[in-house]
Amino acid sequence: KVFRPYSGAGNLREEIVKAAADHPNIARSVDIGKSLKGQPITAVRVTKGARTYPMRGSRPSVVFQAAQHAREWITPEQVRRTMHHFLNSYGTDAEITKLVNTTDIWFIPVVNVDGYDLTFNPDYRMWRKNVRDNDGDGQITNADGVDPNRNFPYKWGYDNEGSSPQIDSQTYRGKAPGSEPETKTQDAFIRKLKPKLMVNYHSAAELLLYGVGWQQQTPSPDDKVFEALLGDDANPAVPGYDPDLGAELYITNGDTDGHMGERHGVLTYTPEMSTCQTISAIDPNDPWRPEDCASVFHFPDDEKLIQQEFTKNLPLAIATAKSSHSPDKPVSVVGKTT
Ligand code: 0X9
Ligand code: ZN
Repeated sequence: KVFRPYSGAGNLREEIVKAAADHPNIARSVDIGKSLKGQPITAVRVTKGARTYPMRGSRPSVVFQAAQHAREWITPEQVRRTMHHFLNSYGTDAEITKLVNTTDIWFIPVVNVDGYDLTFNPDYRMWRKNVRDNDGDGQITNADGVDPNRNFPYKWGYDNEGSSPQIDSQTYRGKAPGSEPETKTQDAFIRKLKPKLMVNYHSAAELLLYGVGWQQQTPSPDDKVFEALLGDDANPAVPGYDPDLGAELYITNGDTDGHMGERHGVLTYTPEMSTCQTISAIDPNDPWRPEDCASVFHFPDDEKLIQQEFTKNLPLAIATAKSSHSPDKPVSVVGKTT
């Protein structure tokens, strides 16, 4: 089955709500909150008896979310397709069936709903942040938007390298910790669900980032768990991606991974999915050429390439769901142990 890629938050929501309705025994769609402009932020829960199973029952839970950053278009594709894979494989694939019977799995394809929709206006294709009108002039310009991945309370505004107090910065942290509805929604949802693991899909750099973003001097015991789950440069859990401490790449604060880890005890990592340029170079017969890419975020509008990217990332997603049953001893797709 082919899903129309890059079709906007409304269409995507309609699709996932329908998919949940079509699988009433194992799925349920839930609006977990509202964006700044009042649009629903929608999740699909996949677990046996999804409509009646209690929130925070005995099954471990896991969350897959995407499009915190508006322009990172490949990321909702990953989450929607992973959701469909779980729904459609139930009853035929033994591994997926077992996971759905024993795990509370949540999919949120678009966190930054307003920003994502804005990027469908060609003038705003490179928009990253939410649509907060920082200067109150009634228009969305470079002075606007808060970075949803710098607005979380944990270590919010710790320094001016890991986030910015300037409204026109791409990493503007907002007026106050957790000031944005999108951040509040995520925080309240995770506080309530308390998942064991969470995947925060971003793009684009072919990385698997983990750990707190604000410092890298003091290693955390969780780093070992991530190393086992995500692998290393020689054997990464997603082919061609490099696992790394996020803070080693660059410092961040008020970011999701640090907040969810430290405030809610959720092992959270950030895949930086493939760039337009590298994916185009993979297949010499493909019409896309690296020079056709307007930016790393313009993942080709090519079903074959999107599906290939999804397939490449799926084994780690499945291993992550499995690992929610034994977070200290994660299931490795590359044979690493803690
Ligand atoms: O900067 C971000 O928010 C993420 N990269 S992106 O290009 N998608 O914007 C990465 C955050 C990962 N955490 C750290 N680097 N500490
Ligand atoms: Zn991002």
